[in-house]
Amino acid sequence: MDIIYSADHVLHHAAGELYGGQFVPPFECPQRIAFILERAASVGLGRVIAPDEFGLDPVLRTHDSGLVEFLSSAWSMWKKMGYPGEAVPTIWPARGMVQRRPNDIDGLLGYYSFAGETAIGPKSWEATLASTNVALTGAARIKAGARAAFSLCRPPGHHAHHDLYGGYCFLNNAAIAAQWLRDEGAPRLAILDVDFHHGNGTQDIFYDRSDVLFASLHGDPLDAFPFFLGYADETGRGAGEGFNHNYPMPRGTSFDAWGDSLAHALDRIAAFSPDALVVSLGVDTFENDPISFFKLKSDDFSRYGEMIGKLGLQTLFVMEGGYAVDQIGINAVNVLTGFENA
Ligand code: OKP
Ligand code: ZN
Repeated sequence: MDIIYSADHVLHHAAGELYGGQFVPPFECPQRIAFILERAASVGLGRVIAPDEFGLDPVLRTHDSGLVEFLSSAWSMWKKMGYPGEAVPTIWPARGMVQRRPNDIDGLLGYYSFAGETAIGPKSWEATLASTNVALTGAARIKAGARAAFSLCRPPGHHAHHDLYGGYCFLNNAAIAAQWLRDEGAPRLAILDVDFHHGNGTQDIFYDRSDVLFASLHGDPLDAFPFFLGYADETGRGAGEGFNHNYPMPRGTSFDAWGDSLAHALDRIAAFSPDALVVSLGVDTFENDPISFFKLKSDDFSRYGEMIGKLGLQTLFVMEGGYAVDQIGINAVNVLTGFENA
C-alpha cells in the first residue's frame, strides 16, 4: 500500500514534556516517523507519496473555528508575552468555574486544552496542518478506490476533541479524514482505534452520530491517560446511541484478551457494514512501550493486521502513538503487512 508522508512533521519538535514533575524530552518525537519510514522501505511496503494541500475547509468540518484560530495564533501570542520557553497551559476551567473564553494567552491555552504535557513551539501549527493533509491525502486514495493507504501522520490526532487539544494531538487526523469521506459521498464510516490510549477526541467528535461508528481498545481509564473518558458505559448519545464502543482493558493485558476484544469490535464493524474503515494505528500496546501497560509482542501486530484485513473493507491507516522508538517501525509495519497478507 502507498505511504503518505510529509517531512514537515519535524517542524514540531518540542524541547520538553511535563512528565513526573520535570520537563523531559518528549516521548512523541520526530525519530518515531524516521524509524517507521525506514522499516516500510526495507520490507517494500509501497511508494512514498507527498501530501496534497486541502486547506482549512475540511478541518473546519470537524473542529471548532475558535480552536483552529487559537492553534494558528498561539505561538505568536505566546512570544508577545516575552516568555522564554514553549507554550504550555497551567490553568483549566475545572469544576465550578465558568466555560468562558478569556483574551490572555495563558487563559486561552487552558480553555482550548484538556491536558498539559503538549508544548506548542514556533512551527507546531505548520507541522499539524501537514499531518492533517497526510491523512486527507490517504482518504483521497480510498475515495479513488485503493484497497488501503497508510497516512504516516505526526503529530498524532486521536485525542483532539471538536474544541480541545492535548495528549500530543492538535487536530484529529482520523476524524477529519472520516468526515471528508462522508462529505465526498460515503454514507457510513467506521473508525477503529487500536492505540493504547482511548481515542477520546474521536469519541467526542462522533458521539451523537449514527453515520460514523467508533470502536476503541485501550488501557482502562481508571488507570490510564486520558482518565476522564473511555469507559465501557459510554455508548453514544441521542441518534448516536449504540454507535460508540469502548473496550477498556487492565494492566498487563496480552494478545489473548486484546485479540478477543478486537474480534468483538470487528464483528460490530462488520455488522455496521461501513463504506470504508479508518484505523487509528497506535502501536503503544507493545510490551516495551515506556508509557503504556499492555503486553503485545511484535508478532501480535502481524496477527491483528491480518484480522483487520479479513474484514475486506477499504482501509485507511492513520498513524497515532507508539513510544518504544527502536521497535516502532517493526510493529507498525507488521500491522500493515499482516493486513496485506490477509
Ligand atoms: C498519546 B497517544 C502517562 C502520561 C501520559 C500523555 C500520553 C499521550 C498519548 N504517565 N501522557 O495516544 O499515544
Ligand atoms: Zn497512545
